[in-house]
Amino acid sequence: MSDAEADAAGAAALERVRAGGKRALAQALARCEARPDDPAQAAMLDAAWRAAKGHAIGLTGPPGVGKSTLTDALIRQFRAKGARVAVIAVDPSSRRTGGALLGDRTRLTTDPADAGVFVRSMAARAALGGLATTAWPALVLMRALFDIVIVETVGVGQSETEIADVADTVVFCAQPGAGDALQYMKAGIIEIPHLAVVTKADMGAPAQRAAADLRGALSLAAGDGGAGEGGAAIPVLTCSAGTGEGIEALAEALLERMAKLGDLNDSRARQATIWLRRALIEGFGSEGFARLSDCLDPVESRHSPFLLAQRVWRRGVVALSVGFTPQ
Ligand SMILES: Nc1nc2c(ncn2[C@@H]2O[C@H](COP(=O)(O)OP(=O)(O)OP(=O)(O)O)[C@@H](O)[C@H]2O)c(=O)[nH]1
Ligand SMILES: [Mg+2]
Repeated sequence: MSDAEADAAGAAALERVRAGGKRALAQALARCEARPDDPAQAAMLDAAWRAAKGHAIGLTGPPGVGKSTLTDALIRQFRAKGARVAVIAVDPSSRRTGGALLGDRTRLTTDPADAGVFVRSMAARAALGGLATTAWPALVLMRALFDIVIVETVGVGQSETEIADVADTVVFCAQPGAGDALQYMKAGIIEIPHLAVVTKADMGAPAQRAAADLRGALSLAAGDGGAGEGGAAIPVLTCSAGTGEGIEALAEALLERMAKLGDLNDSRARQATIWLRRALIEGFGSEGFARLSDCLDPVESRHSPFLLAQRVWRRGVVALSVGFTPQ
């Protein structure tokens, strides 16, 4: 198949997913996970990659801070404003019990009949490269079909920094009395978010204290007065998904940022490069990646990162079979 034929087949496959609604999307995601080496899936993902329209919001923070409850509340806000919303709930495999489904842990109360909301749970499989390699292809497909994709990920640790590699906006959630999170932030373990939120504001004074601590920690971590992008202080909001207070303001702040960010082509290209690199290192080690990296044509990586990944992957496998030792 020529490149042009692959592009056309990919675009047609994407249109079928679009027309088929949530059921078709769930099936397409399952196929991509099951057959990462299938060129037809890669062509479809490349078409989705080129059709990117949605904004990806990463919601991160320690276990139990209220990320899922907040996601549920945000979905309502965004839906009320007419945006179509998809969610990737990343469930750390270590916390899965006997393969139990995420089910009630997602805490999402959305109407299953609403075609404008789609939720996908995913195991992080940290040992296999973590969030970026597993969630990014799904995110690429979802953002071609939805206006907003929320990625909920637990963690202080690897997924914490990886979220910055897949999301356009990173929101760090902390709860009242969350001393640990603040310590991590001061120590620079937590990546500087674009926005920080203290959840469970219905707890009153402790929430306000946590917000003040968070402002302090962010300014220490940033080392230059809490400066985020463009030198502005990183906003710290408080909200309660329980009472609804502050949720609309958070949604507004996020929408405002999306409007301001404008063209995301460069940061998306960066996401693709990082994903390719991670996937290849996962398969062939860093030595192997170094040997394969000259196959990573930047033009192709901007046009069809998924087909390129398969091509380079096959070269790595062939090299392995003839005695090339990537590590
Ligand atoms: N008081 C209060 N409790 C809340 C609020 N939001 C969530 N909770 C509670 O906090 C607990 C954890 O909420 P989740 O939304 O599951 O938190 P999470 O961060 O998604 O948790 P993990 O995904 O397990 O890391 C639950 O018992 C919620 O009922 C809130 O606004 N106020
Ligand atoms: Mg959760």
